[in-house]
Amino acid sequence: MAIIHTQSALPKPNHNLSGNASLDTWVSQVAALTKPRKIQWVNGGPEGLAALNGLLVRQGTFIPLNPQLRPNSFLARTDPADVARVESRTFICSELETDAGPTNNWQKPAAMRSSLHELFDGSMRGRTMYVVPFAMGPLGSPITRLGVEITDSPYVAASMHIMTRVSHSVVDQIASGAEWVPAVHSVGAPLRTDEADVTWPCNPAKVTVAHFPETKEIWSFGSGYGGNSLLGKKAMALRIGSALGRKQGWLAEHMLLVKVTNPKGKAFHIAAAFPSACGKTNLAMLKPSIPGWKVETLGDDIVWMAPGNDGRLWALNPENGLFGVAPGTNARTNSTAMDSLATGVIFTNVALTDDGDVWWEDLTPEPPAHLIDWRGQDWTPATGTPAAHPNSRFCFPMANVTSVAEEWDSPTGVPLDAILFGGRRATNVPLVVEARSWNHGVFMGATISSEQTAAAEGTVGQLRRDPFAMLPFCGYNMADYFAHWLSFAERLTNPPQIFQVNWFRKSSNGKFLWPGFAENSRVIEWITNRLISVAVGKETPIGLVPAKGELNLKGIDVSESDLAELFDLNEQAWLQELASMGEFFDSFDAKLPSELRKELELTESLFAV
Ligand code: OXD
Ligand code: MN
Repeated sequence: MAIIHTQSALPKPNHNLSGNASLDTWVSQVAALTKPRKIQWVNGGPEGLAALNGLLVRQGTFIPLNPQLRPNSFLARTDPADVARVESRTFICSELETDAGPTNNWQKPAAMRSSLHELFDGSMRGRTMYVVPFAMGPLGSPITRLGVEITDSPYVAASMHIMTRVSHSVVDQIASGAEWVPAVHSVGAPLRTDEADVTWPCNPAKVTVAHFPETKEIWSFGSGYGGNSLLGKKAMALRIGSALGRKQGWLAEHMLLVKVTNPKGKAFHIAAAFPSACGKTNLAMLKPSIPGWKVETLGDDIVWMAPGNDGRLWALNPENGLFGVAPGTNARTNSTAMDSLATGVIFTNVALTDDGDVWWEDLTPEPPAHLIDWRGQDWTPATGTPAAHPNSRFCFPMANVTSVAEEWDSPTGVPLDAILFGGRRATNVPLVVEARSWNHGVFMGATISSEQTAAAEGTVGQLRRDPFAMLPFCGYNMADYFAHWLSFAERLTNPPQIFQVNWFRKSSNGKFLWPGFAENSRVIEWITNRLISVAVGKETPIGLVPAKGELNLKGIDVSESDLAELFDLNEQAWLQELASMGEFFDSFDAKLPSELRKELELTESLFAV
């Protein structure tokens, strides 16, 4: 292998080369900078994954779970300082600050390149550098995009086998000239030859997750966890993906995707954007409580969408696996997830039971009498701290999902009938509202707000605007992103209908007004009934809500007064809500598309009627 010594700047990949040589040159350049002990290409497949799992067990990062209870499954415990996405250290490095926009951390590419050069210089010493060629989307689909992740973490290499399609044929396609995204990851913990390794090497003080949308590169340093390090997911499929989508006329979205079939056998495809840890995985695996309905899973976190020749919006989940939040998942909230977790799962930061299985908060009504908690300490119910970290995760392939739709792997994707936007809102936002128009729907997406969860660092419970649930994931100026969404009114002759939902509204005495989970199928029923004009709805200043009797409440205990509170629109509170939306819009200055301000003013004027 040729070693090319880099000078002060980071190696720049050359996307125009068509031979394997371009890839080899890039790999050699990264190796020359990071100075690993060894380079290993991984080719995917069950054997590739098994070899990495075996290594992770030998080095103590993976604890094999009891094969009788949870075959071929493992538990990893991170460093307690490396447990979530680090938004404050995530950067969009476009040449102009205005191209990153006010919602992103921006750094000039040259400045970031020079900090990265310092961070990555020798950062893989003593470690193996894995080269992971991967596809986001089914191989051979026109929507699919390719990437190659270099990482010094075998945990990341193993997880990439689950979350993406790792395959040598990616290398062949790159050799034939296909576009690809280079992604470099290091845990940032070089090892001296005489130094014993830790089970979760990382460098939390120096975490840096940098994206270069103009050259389509990703560099991530210091964290081995989730979206910080599995670079096909948030970094490529959303941040770089959204920037590519803007240029190429498609959309990269933080959404789940399902196929819903009504009792008459009519199928609908629905995508839904909710902020992190707000129930996307639960909705993606919904088991309807109402008779005759079926929901099948196409994806739980990311959807790529492009206009088809038929004027419809076609949608595809580019991921190959799920990286879901464990706490709160149980037989009542998501029995499909529980069934899908039977085998071949990587768990991170959950608790270990005495019989070698896993546990997390709310998995069972009563906790076990004894556990080993996510920090590796003895735990009993008296301990007083969570046994599983609130952002502990399970990672398993889509193929495990017992409710998977057969189209999940289809290279064409599926035509979208509806898009839902939602958040976690105790007040103001009704259970379901339909947008008046495409632009009104974009306004709904642009003004999503939600109470912060444990998926990222920050104060849990604090309300934040999270437009399109993309606040941490949009790779360019959010105002340009709004404009890109608005442009689909012209690009689609038969667009999906847009709705807003909120499962989390509370009564004045603090209790949830809606039972949620399987009962959300009742809201899906109304939405699909609107799509076929079986339901007519009722106009309000913020959109169309179910008319009296249209929401199916048979067999559940939601009183008339709860129902009234679920849809209550307090004018004073809404005028304040709209004022706060206006302030949020102000942060985009002149770049804010005027259509959104018009929707805001229209809503205000409808309250005044
Ligand atoms: C995720 C997230 O991991 O949104 O999906 O944080
Ligand atoms: Mn997510």
